[in-house]
Amino acid sequence: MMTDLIATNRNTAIVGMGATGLSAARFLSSIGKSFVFADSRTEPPRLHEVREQYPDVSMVLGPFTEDLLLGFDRVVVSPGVSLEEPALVAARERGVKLIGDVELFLEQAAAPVIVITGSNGKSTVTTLLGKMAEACGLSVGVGGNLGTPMLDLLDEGHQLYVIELSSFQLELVTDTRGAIAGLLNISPDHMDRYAGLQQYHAAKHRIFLGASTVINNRQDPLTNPLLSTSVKQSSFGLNKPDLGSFGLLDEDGQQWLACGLEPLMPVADVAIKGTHNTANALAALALGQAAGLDMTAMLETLKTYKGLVHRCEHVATVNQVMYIDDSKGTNVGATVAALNGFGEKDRANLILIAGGQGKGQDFSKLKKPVAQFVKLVALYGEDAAKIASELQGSSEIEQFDSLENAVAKAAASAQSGDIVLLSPACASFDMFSGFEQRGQRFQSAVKAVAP
Ligand code: UMA
Ligand code: ADP
Repeated sequence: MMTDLIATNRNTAIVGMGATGLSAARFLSSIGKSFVFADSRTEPPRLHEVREQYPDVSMVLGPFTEDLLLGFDRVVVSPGVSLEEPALVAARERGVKLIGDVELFLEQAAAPVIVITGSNGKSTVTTLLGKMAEACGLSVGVGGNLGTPMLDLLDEGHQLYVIELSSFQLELVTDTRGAIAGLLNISPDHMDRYAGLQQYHAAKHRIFLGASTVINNRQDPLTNPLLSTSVKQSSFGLNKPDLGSFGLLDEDGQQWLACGLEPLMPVADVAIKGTHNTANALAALALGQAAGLDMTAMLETLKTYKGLVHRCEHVATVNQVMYIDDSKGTNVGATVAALNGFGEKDRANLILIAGGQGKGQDFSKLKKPVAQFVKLVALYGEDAAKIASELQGSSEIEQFDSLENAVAKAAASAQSGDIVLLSPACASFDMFSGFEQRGQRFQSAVKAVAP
């Protein structure tokens, strides 16, 4: 099956045989274009499926050689493949066009597109906006980094697309072709892929290139767009909004979601809880308004949308101890938000379970909320010792050889009124297939120790 791609006359290569690569293959096949596959693993997980579906398509498996892609006109690059990969660097230098699924998708999408990025909250806001659009009676395609590859969403019947974009996907974006673009927040993530926060920031900001309307978080200066004044701009934030933007107002002794001076709905009526989710609700309203969605339908959706699993999900309350699964808390920013959301002002009421692959992050930002709200930090996984040393002195810290043992200790230590919070601040791949499996294992462990 090893084929010398340089010797072929096919002009498109797809690099990466995962969800994105396969969606690109389906798309190219549907428009009658030929392609070849390359994957740096000798046995990529979906190899069997690819061989079955594309028996006649050539593929190169195993570590890339530097000249691998030089004979192609263009290469569709999967987001998990770094652009620093020598084979991609060499191809680019030779004038080979590197593109991502975003470019292919935007070229084809016939309906308006909303694109959303940020370090945290992307999936929540994307899904919420999708529900809002449905409540307005629209046929909407919702996906992207969230799960369903965007090329698989293309449908002539759709009236709107709501697409979550990761920094990886944005690296190759040069023009969002008039999309409505939202940047929710920026805190360090994926520092194993980027040279520093500046490079990560630059990737995220590519979402604004060619956008028709841009929406940012006015309380997070890193999201400020650097754009000409001709582009329509709006913002959201947890403070008082300016005219036309979204924020919070105090009215009748309670907080209201508001647009400009107009109160829209009490925060208490929003089904997704926590200040970070209030920010997500405001972001969705700002993006939805820019797309012309009906305000009443959007507000109704906020009353019913309960959020996604594994994002601060309530698992059980046993002996007045609450168990929360925030397995999607895969970076320090998300865990800080969860600690601030569940911590009580006047006592350390939390037991935090964290750990896994730290992705080169600096864990020192956890120190303050841990010292304030956490009575015990139960660590497990590859970077447990690193996190323990960075959190030293902020709380009681123990390390465990498994998530289950960490849960058992947490359950044994918790007292009435406490909250046991899984919010790992890390990727899960050292011990699990992904955040979903980690969350499921946590939920099973909770049921075992606190039936
Ligand atoms: N591969 C190589 N060489 C490499 C790296 C990967 O050949 O150097 C191959 C792997 O062997 C594998 C394939 O590429 O066969 C996997 O491709 P991929 O890592 O780009 O992942 P996909 O399966 O295409 O899934 C991607 C997103 N994954 C990543 O960005 C890592 C999915 O987001 C997304 O849902 C999907 O496209 C559809 O758009 C996941 C994710 O973890 C959920 N995203 C990160 C995050 O949210 O933090 C960015
Ligand atoms: P993403 O798709 O960006 O990873 P999710 O909506 O899946 O975002 O949430 C990921 C994690 O971030 C969860 O732990 C969630 O509780 C937390 N989170 C959600 N929204 C925000 C926000 N606006 N600020 C900080 N953390 C958030």
